[in-house]
Amino acid sequence: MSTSDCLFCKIVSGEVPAQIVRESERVVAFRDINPQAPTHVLVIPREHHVNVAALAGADAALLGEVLAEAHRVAVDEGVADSGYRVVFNTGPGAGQTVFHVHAHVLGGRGLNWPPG
Ligand code: IU
Repeated sequence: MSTSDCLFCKIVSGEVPAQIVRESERVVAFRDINPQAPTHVLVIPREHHVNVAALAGADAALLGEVLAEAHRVAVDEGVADSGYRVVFNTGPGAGQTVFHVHAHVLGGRGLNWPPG
């Protein structure tokens, strides 16, 4: 998929609106449109990479920034102490539907293990 076809690239550029909660030079965090928990925020690099494996291979430092930002989101949302989950669905078989890498930050309710 080219970046011009990518929904999350359009959120980064401002072409598609989103409820942005944090922004840094290389990372954006916004509320998921279909939240699965009281806190459900997506953290993405501005740069297009299809999934976490591609990002890890291309720029491991940027993946680190995404993870650090995910923790800051949890702190801001007040779920860091009660517990939260950071998930990268990777590939259609794992439920990935948008092919621009994103960390789901989920919290604010009990989270079962194993996930479905
Ligand atoms: P997934 O891991 O690729 O399945 O996650 C994609 C997420 O993107 C999913 O939770 C959707 O609700 C979310 N999302 C969104 O926040 N805004 C959108 O316009 C679309 C999907 I399409």
